[in-house]
Amino acid sequence: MGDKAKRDEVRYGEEMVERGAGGELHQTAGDGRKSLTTQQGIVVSDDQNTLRAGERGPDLLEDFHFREKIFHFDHERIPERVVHARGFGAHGFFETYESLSDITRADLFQQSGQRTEAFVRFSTVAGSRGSFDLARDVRGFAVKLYTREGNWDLVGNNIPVFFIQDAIKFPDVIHAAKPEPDRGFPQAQTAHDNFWDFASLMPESTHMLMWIMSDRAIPRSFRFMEGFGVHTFRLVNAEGRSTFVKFHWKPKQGLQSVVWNEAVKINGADPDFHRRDLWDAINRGAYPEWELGLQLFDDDFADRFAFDVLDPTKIIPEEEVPLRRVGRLVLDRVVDNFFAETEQVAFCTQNIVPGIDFTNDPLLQGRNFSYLDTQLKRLGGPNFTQLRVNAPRCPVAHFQQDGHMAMANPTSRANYEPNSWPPDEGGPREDPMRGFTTYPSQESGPKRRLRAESFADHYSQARLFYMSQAPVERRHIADAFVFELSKCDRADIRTRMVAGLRNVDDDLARIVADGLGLAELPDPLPAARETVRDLTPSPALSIMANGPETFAGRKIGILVTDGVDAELLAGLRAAAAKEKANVEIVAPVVGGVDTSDGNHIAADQKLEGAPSVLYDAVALLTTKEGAAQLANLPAARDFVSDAYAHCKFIAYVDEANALFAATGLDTHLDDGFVRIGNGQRPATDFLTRCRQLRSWGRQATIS
Ligand code: HDD
Repeated sequence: MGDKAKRDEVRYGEEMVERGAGGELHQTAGDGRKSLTTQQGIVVSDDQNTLRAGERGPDLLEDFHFREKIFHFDHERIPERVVHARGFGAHGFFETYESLSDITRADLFQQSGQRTEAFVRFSTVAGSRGSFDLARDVRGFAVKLYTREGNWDLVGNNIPVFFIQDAIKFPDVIHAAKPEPDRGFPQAQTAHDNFWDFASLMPESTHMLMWIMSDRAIPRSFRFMEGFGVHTFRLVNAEGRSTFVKFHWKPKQGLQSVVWNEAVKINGADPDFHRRDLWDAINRGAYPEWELGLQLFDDDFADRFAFDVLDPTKIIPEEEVPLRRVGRLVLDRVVDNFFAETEQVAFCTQNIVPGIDFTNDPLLQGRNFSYLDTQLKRLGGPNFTQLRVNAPRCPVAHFQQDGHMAMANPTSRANYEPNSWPPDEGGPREDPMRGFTTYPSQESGPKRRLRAESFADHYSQARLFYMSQAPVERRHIADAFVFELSKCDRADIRTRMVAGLRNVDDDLARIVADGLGLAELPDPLPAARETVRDLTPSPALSIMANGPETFAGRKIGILVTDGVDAELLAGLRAAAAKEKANVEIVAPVVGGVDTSDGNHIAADQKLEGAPSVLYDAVALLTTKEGAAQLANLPAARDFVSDAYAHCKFIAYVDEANALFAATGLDTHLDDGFVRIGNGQRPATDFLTRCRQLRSWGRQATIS
């Protein structure tokens, strides 16, 4: 035993020290509770009072405990991400279905069943760290895969295209979307002049505008949205053969979004709606899963495809290049500490592994500079790669050293290369056989600032997206344009945007113009290329055409009052459990209600704190007296009328009629209302109806 160990033994006398569950030592008074210490390990005797001279005298500078505590508190905040500031992360793994060794040498794709640790951070883009979850916005979908050959970051979004074609415009699009600089608002929304001024002057953003005005931008949950790598990448096999690839994440839970009026209300009722949903699902053991789909294609396809595969404002329809599903991503662990993991995780598009490579997509090339650079500012130094959430799980060996907070400096004698020290002191050497090699694509041409001709068609795929939507989805897109443009003070900006939409679809432009009260339809904006109007629609682009046909993972809010039919309630709970759906009991008081069988049940939520926007479907289980009581409560009337307006399925008992009458709904009981109890339909029927998620047939009646 060396001297150091002996000193430890002396210092940690048995009476002062215990070993915690994780094997760590902590100081204790012997009562099983850790003693509070300073960062230097000094046990603190009094954490209530600063050190002062005399009973009512001044504080003393020598109070090292006070000074350390306040000093550290003063430095708790780090700069938030310049975009994607609000996010939520979770741990999990990726599992490969079958070997892809014929197309890539990437280690994680070599064997079926192979598992790779993963960390995923979902985010909104425009809002600051404290903004609300259900902004109309793109969602970030950033995946870090800790492969055995280093970290691969697939830093994607829930939308497969982007606003701009060249990274040099990124600061402009973000400045335009963020709060206006003179007034510092609006927060977390694009519904203002600066954004639409920029967007209407940038025809290349039109395709992306269609996506963000669609329901894709207001997802019901992170669990119910797709993810996309956006750019075309390369996969490279052991022989050096390259295949182009686009990456897709397909949620096994199915796709689902909310409606805009609902989103606005959710933001008030629960600004943490998305992060709470993911936290709850994982803690419940309902681990969300996505399948990784690859669109694989070669140079021939790239040459004959109607658009440039390097243009990040274009998709390749799945019907043209079908997805090959090659593995699954499972999120099965929430973070231990939000700051340490979700805030300090640092993604970088440049983090790729042998077997994966970049293409010349100009947006990707620009991103490759930005991410490393931004982490220096945000995390304060070059050693953020040593933080647990960022550190590769494979061994790391290099000669990079020092800098702020260095924790893993090289331990050998040599810190340079070449050197002539023997292997144990000389440190690592490059490895041409296993190391990363760049795909040797041929590049040449004059240096110029220009946009390729092949990027010039800005409208055809915007139209393709619109034409691929279900009628209800088209209506939502038009309504979103009207809502957002109505928030612009300048009429010329509204008109210019409508002029741009004429290049997408005249009907859409007309509906938006009417919604804005434009006297006449403006001429179409001049277009660099005429819109191709007859592209074959792609059903894969519609959320509604790809319904999950299950209500699993969704939530029912059951509004109850005293005297609720205990048997019916038990039946509804059982039916929900069978469907793997969740229920929450909502009552006028959180203490709960007395049930018909003389028992008492606690409520999960007090009615005022649990509006129906927090649920996917609702049930009204009440009595005549209860319904009369509810009819007098504004929150109860909103509960029902919002559920109706948001096209939700509503289970009810006959006795609820007084509440319907108070909201004027008694004459509107369409087939989205399911009568249960009293010899009516069983609760299981209600759950079966809920599999359609929303009663969209109602939409035409309410808009
Ligand atoms: Fe970006 C963060 C996704 C274009 C510069 N980006 C960031 C995050 C995601 C994306 C998901 C959050 C990562 C996290 O959770 O920590 N960004 C995209 C996608 C793009 C894109 C899918 C287009 C296809 N981004 C883009 C461009 C640039 C940046 C063109 C700059 C030239 N992005 C950044 C950044 C951020 C970032 C400034 C802010 C925080 C961070 O990197 O770590 O570097």
